[in-house]
Amino acid sequence: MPHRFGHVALIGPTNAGKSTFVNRVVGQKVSIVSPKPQTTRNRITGILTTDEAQIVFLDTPGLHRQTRGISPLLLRSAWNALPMADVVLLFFDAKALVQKPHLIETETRTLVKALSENPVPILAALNKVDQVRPKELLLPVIQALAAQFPQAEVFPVSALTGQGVDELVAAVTRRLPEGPAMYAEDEITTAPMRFLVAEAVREKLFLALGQELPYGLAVEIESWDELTSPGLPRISAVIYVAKQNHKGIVIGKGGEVLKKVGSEARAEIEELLGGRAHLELWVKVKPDWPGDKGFVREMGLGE
Ligand SMILES: Nc1nc2c(ncn2[C@@H]2O[C@H](COP(=O)(O)OP(=O)(O)OP(=O)(O)O)[C@@H](O)[C@H]2O)c(=O)[nH]1
Ligand SMILES: [Mg+2]
Repeated sequence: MPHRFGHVALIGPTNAGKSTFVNRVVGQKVSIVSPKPQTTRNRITGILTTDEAQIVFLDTPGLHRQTRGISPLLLRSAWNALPMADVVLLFFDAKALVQKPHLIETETRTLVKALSENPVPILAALNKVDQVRPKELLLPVIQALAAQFPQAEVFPVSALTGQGVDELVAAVTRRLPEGPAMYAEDEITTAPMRFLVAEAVREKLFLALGQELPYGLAVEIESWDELTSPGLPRISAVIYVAKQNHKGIVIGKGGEVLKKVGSEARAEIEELLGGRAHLELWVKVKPDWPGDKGFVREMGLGE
């Protein structure tokens, strides 16, 4: 059996479970997950190394219909993954499509067009099947997806429980080009630790803030001091908000939201670093930063 290597772009509507899938496949959290739309903002790699192949999954921001703020940047980042891909893996939310079958057409329209000019193999994952009962309800959705993408095989999966994931990974592997591994066996992502730490803070913010989640949240690691107390890195992160009144939302009554976010993020950061860490969070207003090209570039958005 020849060794295979390639990039697999995960593309699909926001909230379909793309990041959950990548984390499950690589066996560790490389990409943040939340029930809110537009959680992923950058293209993030998750690298799976097996005996037969090395697969670089490209997690991307979900497709959506919003047009304001950072939304166009997220879409650009998703579409930019396509030319890098040896295989395209489309991702859909089974529960959403069973409940609202008309979404199949609206959510696939731009994809059908973009992929019609793309010669690479396409697979489709119908995710969250654990939430669909009885299973027969999946059949019309699978048929409708197959009609939209005649070139793609459809795989019912659950990124949450792992159901069907091995079969899908095997199918992806078979479609990859031959080639040697490009990364070390134990490398699970190309994302730098600073980015993963900033993302851990952003995830906890997304989880802590209910319906009032401000769209313009961004997190930047301002300083990372390893010298002052050896063995206890002192990390200082800034949470940017785009509007003055969002600052209070992020801090919460008596600072309770920020405190919760800080302690949850620190626990995750300590897991990432494999040791203790000190985390300090600051909230700053950067008025309407999504319009600030320099800042947007600094955050790696839209690439
Ligand atoms: N029940 C169930 N929930 C899932 C499954 N996969 C993902 N989820 C949940 O769906 C929500 C969205 O998951 P994400 O992985 O963040 O989705 P995404 O496609 O990366 O979303 P964006 O980054 O916004 O494009 C989270 O609450 C996940 O826990 C699944 O197989 N079953
Ligand atoms: Mg995501």
